[in-house]
This record gives sequence, C-alpha cells and structure tokens, in this order.
Amino acid sequence: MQDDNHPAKPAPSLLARPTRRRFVRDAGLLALAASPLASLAAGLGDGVTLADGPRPLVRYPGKRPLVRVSTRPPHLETPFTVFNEGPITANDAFFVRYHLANIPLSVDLSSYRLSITGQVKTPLSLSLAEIQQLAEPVEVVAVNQCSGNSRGFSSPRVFGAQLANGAMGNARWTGVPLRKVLEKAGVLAGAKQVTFNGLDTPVLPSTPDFRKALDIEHAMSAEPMLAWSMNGKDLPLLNGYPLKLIVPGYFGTYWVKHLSEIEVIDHEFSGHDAWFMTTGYRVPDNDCQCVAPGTAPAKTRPISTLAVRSFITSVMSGGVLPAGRTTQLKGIAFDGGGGIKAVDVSVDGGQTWMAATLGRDLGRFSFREWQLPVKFDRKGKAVLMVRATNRLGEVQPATADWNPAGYRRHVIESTPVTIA
Ligand SMILES: Nc1nc2c(c(=O)[nH]1)N[C@H]1C(S)=C(S)[C@@H](COP(=O)(O)O)O[C@H]1N2
Ligand SMILES: [Mo]
Repeated sequence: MQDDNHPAKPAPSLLARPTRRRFVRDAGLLALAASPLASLAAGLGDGVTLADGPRPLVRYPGKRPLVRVSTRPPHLETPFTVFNEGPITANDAFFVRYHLANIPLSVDLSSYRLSITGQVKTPLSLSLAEIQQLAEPVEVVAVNQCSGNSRGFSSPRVFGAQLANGAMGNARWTGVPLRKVLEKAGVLAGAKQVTFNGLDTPVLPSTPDFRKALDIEHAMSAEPMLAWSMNGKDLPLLNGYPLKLIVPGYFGTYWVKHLSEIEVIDHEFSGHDAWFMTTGYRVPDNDCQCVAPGTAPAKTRPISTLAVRSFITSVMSGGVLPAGRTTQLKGIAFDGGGGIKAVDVSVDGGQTWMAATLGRDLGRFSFREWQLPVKFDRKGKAVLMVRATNRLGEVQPATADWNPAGYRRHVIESTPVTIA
C-alpha cells in the first residue's frame, strides 16, 4: 500500500513524526533503474525542502523535469514556477499521481475497450472511436488538484506524501459527457452509484484496486466528462491515455485515468476494492472538514469539491524585489466551481489589502489569473499575502485548519520576500 492514503489513524506521537519509509522509497528507486521509465535527469530540485528533505527533479517520457515525490508508482509534482507561465498548465509539466505500481506503459487502441456493466439495460464494450461518436464533443477548462496538494505544510505533520503546492494543474479537456454513455447503456431504476476503474492494477492481491464512485445523480449531471484530449492533444500516457474521467470542481482522486470499466450499482460502493472510497480520501464530516490538530474525527465522508485557493506565482518565497520601482505581482486563483469573484493582495502581512485585477475568465472551474502593480518604498523584509473570494462569498482562512490526512489545504498563502 502506498503510504499516501494510510488509514488516518490518529496516533499523536506518530503524527508528530511519521515513519520515513526510507526502505520503501529506496526499493522503488532500484525498481526504477530496471524499468522502461528509467531516465533520471540530473537536477537540483525545486528549492522546496519539506520535512522529507530536498526533492530532486526527474525526467519521464513526454514530461519536462518534474519534482520527484516517489518513483514506484510514479508521483511527480509540477515545479511551482510553471504556474507563472499562464492559466493553462502545459501537458509536459502536468503533475502525475498513481497509487498502484502496475501502471500501463503503453495502451494499444486496437484492443482498448471501455466496459459499462451492472444496473444497465444493455451492457456495452466501446472502443475509443465509438466513444468519440457518442455525442458532439464538449470542452471544459478545469483544475485537477490532488486532495493532498500542499499536505507537506500541515502542522502537526501528517502521514502521506509530503507534497508542496505542485500537485495541481489546469487544462482544457475535450470529450463527451459521462451521461451520454450511461444513457446509451440505459440506467435501470434503483441505480445508486457509478464506479470507475482504470487499467492500472495492484502488485499484491492484498492491495485494493484503485476504484472510485460517484452518486448516480452526479454521474448523470452535466459536468462529469469522458475526456480523450488535454489542451488539444492526446492525453499524456502518465495522465491517463487514452481516456480519463473529468469531474470538474471535484478533487483529482475522482479523475480516474486509463478509464476501462464503468459499473452502475444499486448500493453504496463497499468491499475490498472500495478502499479508496471507504477508507482513503475521506474528510471529517462537518462544515470545516477539519478537527483540532492531532485529534480524530468522530465521523468522516468522502472528499468532494475544491476549496477556494489563490497563489502568487511571480515571486517565490525568499525572493528579492526592488525598492522604489513598480513590480507586477501576478498569480492564480480557483475554487470548486463557484467561480472567482475577487482577489486581494497584502504586502504588509495581512494588515491592509488591495484589490487585484482579474485576468480572462476561462470558466468557473479554471484557474483565474490576477495581477497587481505594487511599489515598495521601504527596504527590508515584507510578507506578501493573497486571498480570493468566490461567487458564494467563500474565502480562505487566515490560519490553516487541520485534518488527519492533510487534505484540502486552503489557507491564505504567505510569501516572505526581501525588498532591496
Ligand atoms: N487509474 C488511476 N487513476 C487515478 C489515480 C490512480 O492511482 N489510478 N489517482 C488519482 C489521483 S488521487 C489524482 S490526484 C489524479 C492525478 O491525475 P494526474 O496524474 O493526471 O495528474 O489521478 C487520479 N486518477
Ligand atoms: Mo490525489
């Protein structure tokens, strides 16, 4: 079992100092040396040092150097400077996350099929070409963000991959609405959920498969999509070629890659292969989806939509900005589909705030760019902060809330800089 979804057992002493799992990591490195994906690039990393130590850049097929979180299965973060290139994250820079070590290293379209089974009138087995014929293609620009993005900043520390802020990306997805394929199969009365599985498999039978479920109403709604194209090109292999479930507004865990099986069920998904719904990827079942640091929630529920977030992308932590001259601050904001209404920036550690100018609106599920010219009169240390408000009036909290898995981090970000 990959440690990212270690059952959130709250043992305070362990939470304060989780196991490093060095053995597992090193074993992964050895395996990589013998794998077809072996092409480690020399690199100095992204400069982020979390409690797990410095993080090197690695090079995988079809990708520019990305930050290595783990090697088997591949888990790669986007270097943060990429988010300053524009509101769309390039395919070759997009983060990669897998839970199971048997991942497809190629997919043959002549034998690839998507099956639709379970509580349907007509079970289907469709080629990619048949899926593409199901309906007029639709497009959405949407953020894919890992539930554990930024988890490495949790305090007290939590189990799981110590991610910085690069387990997210924004792309234009092209495909057909999920409901078109469900309508073609004919969903029977009594259907409760729809489950999704991809071509990757566990190495050991004791490891649960990676399967996710959506409620039938959500699956039949306008948003979820079966996408074969990302930013106008085929999906990169590592991001789910040839077909990926897109669930706009929802965390990446639902965006099943190499999608090969859809099953309509008449009950809530349960059992061994439902682990990533019933045990992993759950948040405290309350309004803030949080608990007092170091404590366990009484009740949990599956994680769902993205919280409001915003980042400065034009200046990194520790950056140096000029005094007496105008600097264009720039960044991104996003949420779970309400849409960004306003972005405010502070250059005095949160005492006063200035309204930033929003960039082009690419849709309510997309990154929204913002910018603001600022002039620093005094030399010395300064703390830049950015906060966003969505159309529902939601903003980030000033201090981070906490949950045992470090999911859904969404605090107001601070960037300490020097004015010189
Ligand atoms: N088949 C498959 N799909 C998967 C996963 C996986 O392990 N296997 N991980 C999920 C999780 S937790 C995330 S965050 C996203 C990451 O998408 P990406 O690798 O395309 O960036 O894929 C999701 N889809
Ligand atoms: Mo994830």
